[in-house]
Amino acid sequence: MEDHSPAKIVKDVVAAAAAKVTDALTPDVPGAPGSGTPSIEEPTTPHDPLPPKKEQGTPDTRTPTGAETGVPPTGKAQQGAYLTTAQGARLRDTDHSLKAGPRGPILLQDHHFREKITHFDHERIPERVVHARGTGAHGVFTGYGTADALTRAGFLKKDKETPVFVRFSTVLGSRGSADTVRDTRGFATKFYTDEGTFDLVGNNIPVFFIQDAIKFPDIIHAAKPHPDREIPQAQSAHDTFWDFVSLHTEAQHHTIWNMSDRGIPRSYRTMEGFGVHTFRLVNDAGGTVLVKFHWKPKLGVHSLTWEEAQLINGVDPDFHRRDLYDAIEAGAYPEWELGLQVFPDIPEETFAGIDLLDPTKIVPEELAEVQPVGRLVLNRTPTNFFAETEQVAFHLGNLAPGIDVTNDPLLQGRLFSYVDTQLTRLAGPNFPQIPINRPHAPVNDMLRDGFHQQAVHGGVAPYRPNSLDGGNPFEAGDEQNAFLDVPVRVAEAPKIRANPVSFDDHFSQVRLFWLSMTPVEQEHIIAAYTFELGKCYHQAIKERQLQCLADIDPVLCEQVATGLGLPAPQPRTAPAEVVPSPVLSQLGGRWPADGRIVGIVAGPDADLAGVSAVRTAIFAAGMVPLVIAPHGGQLGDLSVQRTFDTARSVEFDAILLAAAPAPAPDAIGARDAKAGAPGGPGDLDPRLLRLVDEAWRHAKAIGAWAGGDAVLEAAGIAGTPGVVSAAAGPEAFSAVQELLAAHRVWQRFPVSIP
Ligand code: HDE
Repeated sequence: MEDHSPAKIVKDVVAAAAAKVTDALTPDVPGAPGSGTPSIEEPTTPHDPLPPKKEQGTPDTRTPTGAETGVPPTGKAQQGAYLTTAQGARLRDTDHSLKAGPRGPILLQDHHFREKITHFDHERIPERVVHARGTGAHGVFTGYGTADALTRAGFLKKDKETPVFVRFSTVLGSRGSADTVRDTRGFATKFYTDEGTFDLVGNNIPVFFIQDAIKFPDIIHAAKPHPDREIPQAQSAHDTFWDFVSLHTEAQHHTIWNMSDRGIPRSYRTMEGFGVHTFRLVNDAGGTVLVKFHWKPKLGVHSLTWEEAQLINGVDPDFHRRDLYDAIEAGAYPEWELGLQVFPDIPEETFAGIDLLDPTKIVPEELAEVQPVGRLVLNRTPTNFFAETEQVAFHLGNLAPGIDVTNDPLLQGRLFSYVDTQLTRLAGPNFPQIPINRPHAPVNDMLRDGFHQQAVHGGVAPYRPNSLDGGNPFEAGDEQNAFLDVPVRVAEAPKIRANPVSFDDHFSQVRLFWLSMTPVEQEHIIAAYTFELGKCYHQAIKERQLQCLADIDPVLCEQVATGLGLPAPQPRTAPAEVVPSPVLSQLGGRWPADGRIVGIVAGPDADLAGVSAVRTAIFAAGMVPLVIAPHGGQLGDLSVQRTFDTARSVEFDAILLAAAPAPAPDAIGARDAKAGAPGGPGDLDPRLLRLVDEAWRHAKAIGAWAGGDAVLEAAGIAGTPGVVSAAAGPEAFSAVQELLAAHRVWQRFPVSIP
């Protein structure tokens, strides 16, 4: 009997489509794995390993002591055509263990089996205790020379190029957790300077939860999953987090940044970075200034909406990682300017009344502008994630001559923590010799031996003073550009466990942040607090945080209290008089849309020539087009990248509709209760309607031409703000491109804050 089951119908349609597929299916968008095109049959002619993909980079080939080796990067990867043991002996068979006969037990003699399994058993290393989930890329930093008067640091000199490796991360989640959770993001940069490695280990939020490093285990224990059930993963919407921050109120400033859109970035490429602490720069003449480091993204600061972030966590948990790597592969190189806020180095270590040693405070840019000193471009993805992104070890104490630390008590504690943590994570003291951590400056350090020592040190006298090695190594002075610990005067004082009095103000800058937001951003903050506190079980914790909100701003407090169904408390003290800092808002500007993703909905009857022209225009604009169709395979000469089944609105920054295709072959009631519902709007595929509906809800630009207009009508969004109906594809794209410059169609969020 003929099979008419839904599964069979779908299979037939897909098989028919696949039969038409030619070589044109070779992916023409970023993200395809491997540098070759795989054959259908397993290849059997021996040949050397394939080269890396064109956008992949590796750590420079330096010796463990920093010398250039001249070995090409591929020289470090696997060699030769044949499978070998770790010792290089060629192997005949890796599919069968050596047994006493086909039905017998495995022999202890099987050295290949034991080597393979033993190594596998030890493939995992401890994940980072914080910032476990991360994504790294290689790039280059170019100095502008504008900081010459402030610092002797050579990498900031005009046109000086320095290789860098950057690792972005979330803080709370485990290594396999989702990217778009509400959290702070790490932004750690390793500059391989000629004068020693400089690490700028910053975040995308300019303040921190705590003022003293001794509180770090407390905030992290509170924010990590509960110790009994180990839930929730990678988020702050739970009782222990709010318990801590509502009691330890110095955390309130960082917390409001997390509740703002900064906590859910659209992309690593659209994040600012901050050194957080104040640093001290020293110039050739020994003069000093205090500075704060800022990274300013070329694409502007943009975020997801909360609903998008939640959907992405399920649909594409690697969203930020994929975005970074796809952008680099597509040639839309992520770019930031490094800037400095510069303050006179006065004994009080304050600026405009703000204590520069307090890491819970910013200095508004309106009071001290950010002066650009160089440019960072990320242009290579890692070749091997573990070797590079996992093994990279940052350390605040990796300072180049010309940059020194201050007495910020948070910074001081970090100087201890970063080396300490690597001793366990990277199994011993020789982690600076791992390829990604090798300096590009000559190393002569008298540190010897230890697990995994990779240098072959010469000489007999790793001590000073010595005469047996001719006195080598010698101490350097100013002439040789030795690192200078700036001889800052320390005031005579008793030894105590206490903070400066100025650290006691926990609320004025939280209010400053709140008042600096536009109404749309304020709505998002209200929604975030309401959601997070709504997830707490204990009334006392909600009430305590509401009290903190009352101390920040009565409107904020009332709105959240309403959502929680609780009374709004009165402030403990009158809210501070503060001057807002409009620079903190993300809205109102226009930015390049490089590397944005545009989905184009098409079908067999679409204007395929128009779709083709639009694809070319999107590529030419530095963006990535993805064709969405009822089924995979080909539409004429066009290859399809997403189907109604695999596409979800959150992948795209904008949607173009070239047609109103008939429902896909798998739009059947057995798979989607809404499929084929009689009288459904326009008789469209329910997933197509959901795609358009979500894109609209998330305030994304939508354009249509030809048959696409029917989808706008069916979705009930024709003629609404940011929805364009054009005569032809390229016009629809230009209109959408124009809208993308503002990131979202903000008019779709009418504001109701009283
Ligand atoms: Fe970290 N932090 N941190 N941190 N931090 C680590 O180091 C620590 C702090 C930051 O991509 C750990 O190698 C203490 C502020 C980033 O590999 C650990 C304190 C800022 C990364 C550690 C802080 C940061 C880390 C975990 C309180 C922004 C990821 C694994 C004084 C300015 C780096 C590791 C990467 C990682 C300790 C506070 C940024 C345990 C004790 C403030 C971006 O050493």
